[in-house]
Amino acid sequence: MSTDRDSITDLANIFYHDGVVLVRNAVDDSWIRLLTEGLDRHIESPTIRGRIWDRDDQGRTCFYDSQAWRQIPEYQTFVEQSPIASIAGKLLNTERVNFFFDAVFVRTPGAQFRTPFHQDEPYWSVKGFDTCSIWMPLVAVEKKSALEFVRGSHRWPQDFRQTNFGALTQDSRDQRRELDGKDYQPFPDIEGHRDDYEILSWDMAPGDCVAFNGRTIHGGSGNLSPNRDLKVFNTQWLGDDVRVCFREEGMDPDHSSLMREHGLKHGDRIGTNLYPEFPL
Ligand SMILES: O=C(O)CCC(=O)C(=O)O
Repeated sequence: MSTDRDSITDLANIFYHDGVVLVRNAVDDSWIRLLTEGLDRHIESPTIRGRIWDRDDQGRTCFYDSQAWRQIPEYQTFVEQSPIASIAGKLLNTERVNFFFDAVFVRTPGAQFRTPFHQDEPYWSVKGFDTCSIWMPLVAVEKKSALEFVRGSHRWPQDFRQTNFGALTQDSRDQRRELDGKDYQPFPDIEGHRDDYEILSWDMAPGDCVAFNGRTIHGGSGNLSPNRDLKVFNTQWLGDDVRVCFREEGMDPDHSSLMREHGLKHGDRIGTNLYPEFPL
């Protein structure tokens, strides 16, 4: 990535206003090779959180796992030493940036399964506006198969009824409860009214990434051509206003027990060695 002041400032402005920004050439090939080596091993021995989100009648799959960075040295090296933390911090324009967690989304060639539109932050054990998820494909991806974003949706004020991924994946770990008496707004039918929204996605090459706010509505990233697979390494970063939030609806990932063990309480600033802080 060009790191001159103006270009990162321009990208940060787009991130702030649109809730999503494409960063071309964010990392070089050596990082992509390193992550691919880690991912190939990771798929062979997933964490206890690993799950097949979808398997179609032709055996094509979408695999999801998260928080493997302490088990996969390649991931840890990437998180700690690549330019990604600095990119997240500069886009957030924050005083401090903490690493939250990593996730992988792996689709086999031709997989059609699209992730439903949703926001991320309402599922997390934290709350705040200064959040940045970085979706980084390790292989080339066509625009029609890339993750899609509803421009500006990070600023919508509604508290939406989020997709219950448990209903979709049939996995109890994906279940989300709804609170009695809480007035959720129905989640907008973006897929059914695509022309009413400004939906952004891009053709991407390995080394490019898309950074988005945890409240930005996003989905898609299936619809693969028959000869194309999709391997994505994703990292989430937290800035100044983010606080610990234990949600009665359930959380994914649910860090509440771990946070409590490390002395973090509802409302605390994120920290401890669970969520390392990076210099900007
Ligand atoms: O790549 C996907 O299918 C989903 C990605 C996603 O929802 C995310 O990165 O938060």
